[in-house]
Amino acid sequence: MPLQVYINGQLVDKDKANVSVFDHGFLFGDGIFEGMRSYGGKVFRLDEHLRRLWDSAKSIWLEIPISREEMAEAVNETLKRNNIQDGYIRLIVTRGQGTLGLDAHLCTNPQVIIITDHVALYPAEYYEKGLEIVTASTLRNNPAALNPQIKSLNYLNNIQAKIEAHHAGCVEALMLNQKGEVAEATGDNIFVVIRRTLVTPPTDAGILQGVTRGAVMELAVEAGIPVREAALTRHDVYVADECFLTGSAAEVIPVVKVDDRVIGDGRPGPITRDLLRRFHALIRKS
Ligand code: PXG
Repeated sequence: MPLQVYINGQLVDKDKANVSVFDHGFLFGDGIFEGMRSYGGKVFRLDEHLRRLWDSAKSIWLEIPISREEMAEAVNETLKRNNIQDGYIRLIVTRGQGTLGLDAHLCTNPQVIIITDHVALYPAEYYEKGLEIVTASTLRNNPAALNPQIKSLNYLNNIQAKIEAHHAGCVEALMLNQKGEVAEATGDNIFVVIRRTLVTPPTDAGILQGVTRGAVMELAVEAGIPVREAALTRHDVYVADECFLTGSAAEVIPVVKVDDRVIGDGRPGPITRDLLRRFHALIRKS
């Protein structure tokens, strides 16, 4: 059976899951999304992802046409129908079909789409040896313009930075905010370890409040590792003892080089490895 995609209450073959070229999600990136993971058939922190989706919707005056409970049910049903245990789930809500103009209130039929698939993981080597990343010259969106807390369908900001990463031979880039402070990576949050304390940029640095970020902060507290949200400069990252990224797709991934500066001793550090192990234990039991 071909992959089944949920679209507006129905599960259809993936080739039949289409939206209009007049959909403002397509024309303007007017819509929102979530990227989630399932482990053993259960979505990791589904409630948190749905809360973030509803917050994104509220912020852009987008009314999601089904309830949170119905959405949760639809996600689980889509996973079940595709028989996916350890998978990736993409939830999308577009503004719907409209005119070629910007008027969102002419769009009356938001599209709700759920795509599940097997995950395309980073190679194991990245987790064992750690990533090298570079700072992108593209700054993260100014929160006063388009807040990075909104997981909008317009990801051009991040895509540009990711292209810069690829030009530099890297798979991820570090993004700074308008003040020149460290914000996050293109699709992951960033953490550093400074003198045995875990430090990550605060929400007001202009970041997406990652679900994985939250889980890792909880794990650190449980492990007795002090955690702080604080503004970071690139210098702080260069001289940190350890660095890693977090995201639903990447989970916890060590970083060993930033802008050609070796982090710590150039190998994934002990706190990073401990948190990675704890994260794996958490997803196995959740
Ligand atoms: N920051 C940004 C900008 C993101 O897009 C994260 C952090 C991590 O958040 P979570 O909740 O996943 O811990 C994201 C994650 C992908 C992919 O396939 C990931 C994201 C968006 C698009 C694609 O890796 N978002």
